[in-house]
Amino acid sequence: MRKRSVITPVCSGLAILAGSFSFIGDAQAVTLLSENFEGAVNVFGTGTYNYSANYTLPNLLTPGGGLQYMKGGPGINGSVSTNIFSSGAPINLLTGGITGGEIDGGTISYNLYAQFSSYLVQGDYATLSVQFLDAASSPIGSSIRIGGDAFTAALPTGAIGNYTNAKDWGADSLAGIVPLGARFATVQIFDVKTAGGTAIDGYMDNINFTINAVPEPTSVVLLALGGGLVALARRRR
Ligand SMILES: [Ca+2]
Ligand SMILES: [Ca+2]
Repeated sequence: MRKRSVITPVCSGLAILAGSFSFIGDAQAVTLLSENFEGAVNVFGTGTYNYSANYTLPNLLTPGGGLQYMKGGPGINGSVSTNIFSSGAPINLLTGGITGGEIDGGTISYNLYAQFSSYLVQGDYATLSVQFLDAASSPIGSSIRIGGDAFTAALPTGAIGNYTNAKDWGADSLAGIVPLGARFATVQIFDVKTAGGTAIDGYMDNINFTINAVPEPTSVVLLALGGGLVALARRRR
């Protein structure tokens, strides 16, 4: 049964406040890219490892890791090397009701999230990168990045299976305002191995890239004022 929240005024002042409440209630994230690496293929075209191989500690984060996570594939034995994976064609930001006017007004925020790990303490690491593009597909500013060398190196280790120093999983995220003029974004994974070993072992799981409308400051002010002016009761039906 569908649940619906009903706001009941018990005092005057609702006429002013109704708009603020509905605006905040309508603010909803639009998912541009979501990848949990559970399928036989994924949008980045990477290979995967099974958690059951115990190359890492269990992924106890939320959302959970499921059965698989991404790996970087083969690198060059004895030297530092990088594999780059792209989610493909630039993602159109004008989706889910988001307009160019809203972006250019600075009222659309982004949130980039992913979970990271690595193989033991080899020093391999993955970075998730988003580059915003204008209508002509030219880059706007620098890419935004999460994960990476320092973040992965700081993840704790523990014992599992045959390993005493398996890496734990950690979530990294970044939020900000979508740059004015942005119309597209490209999403890439940079996976780097250090000189040791052959496989590139920066691991990632549960990538999530969303944009959503930023509540207008006036609405927040009205909401705060409303708390002192009226009492509201909610009931479900
Ligand atoms: Ca997964
Ligand atoms: Ca490696």
